[in-house]
Amino acid sequence: MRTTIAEDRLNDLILGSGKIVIFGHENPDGDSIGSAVGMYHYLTALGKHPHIVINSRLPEYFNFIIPAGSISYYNEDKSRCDGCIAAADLLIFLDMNGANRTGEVSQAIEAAMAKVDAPRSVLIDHHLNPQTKPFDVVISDTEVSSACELLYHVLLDQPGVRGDVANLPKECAEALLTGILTDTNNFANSVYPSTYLAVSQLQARGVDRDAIYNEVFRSYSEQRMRLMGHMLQDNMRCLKQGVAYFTLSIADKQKFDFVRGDSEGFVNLPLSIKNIRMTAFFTEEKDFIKVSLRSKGNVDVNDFSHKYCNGGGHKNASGGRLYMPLAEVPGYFESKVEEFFK
Ligand SMILES: [Mn+2]
Repeated sequence: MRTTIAEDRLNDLILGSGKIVIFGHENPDGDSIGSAVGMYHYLTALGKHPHIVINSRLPEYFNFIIPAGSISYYNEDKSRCDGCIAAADLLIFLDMNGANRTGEVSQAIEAAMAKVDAPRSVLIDHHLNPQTKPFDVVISDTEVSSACELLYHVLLDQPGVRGDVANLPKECAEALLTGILTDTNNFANSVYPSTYLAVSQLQARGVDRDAIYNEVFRSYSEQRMRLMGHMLQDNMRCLKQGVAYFTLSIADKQKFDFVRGDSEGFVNLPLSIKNIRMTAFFTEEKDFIKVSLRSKGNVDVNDFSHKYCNGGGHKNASGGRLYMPLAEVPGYFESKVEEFFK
């Protein structure tokens, strides 16, 4: 169900704004970049000059949908990002339930929004528990596949689009379909009747689904495939509660020439084992352990992440962070699994 605060004002806010900044969440994924780039093309076609600000770079296989010069990365060019944010009269947040999900850049956003003449702001998202303050417009729907799908429905409702996908720029349609494909893991999860309607229309707009599939799911290195084999053969553990988990150390990343995006999708792999109903994937970063959680059916990994992993997300797909050495993660996780399924 879609919850909306002042959706009818979205069009007015956009038309009344000159400098628009679009934000993606920290550790951006296909849905984050797809929705940001989709919105970028929609605004550009309206004669606006939007800019996208994201905390850090994406895996290279998303480059095919990123227009040249459309994005600034906060960890590479803080002053440009700060300048954009300070000058903006509209901030648009996509695929996140609050501005704090933008990562380090959120400090500059908070500062801008605390000003007397603060920019207006819009949140469009499909995660649980969206924040309503301090946004002027909030459009939230958790029963869609992705932020890209929600954005598709929202854009179709805009006065200038008049419910006809032909009125969306083709590049916009391509970006939106990319996010739907990646957030559903190629239609394996979170697929609703509305998802197929959106996809059908986006394909009818002339988007080449097979080309996107090849760009995103068939562009990895040989070393990535070998790393996957190592994870499954040597690192995966299956617990009696129907839970499987594995860890990826910094040493393994070095050994397999790891590049950003290489572990994408790993967390889903053990779910194809018959009795596994929850999976966890722990990646060692410099200052913390990144946690990815997936589940089948009624196992609520959003709840698990809130309780034990300093995070959240969706019922069947969540993330989080742990602050402990990687060697301590198995003991910690196994004890929490015992507690959770008691
Ligand atoms: Mn998403």
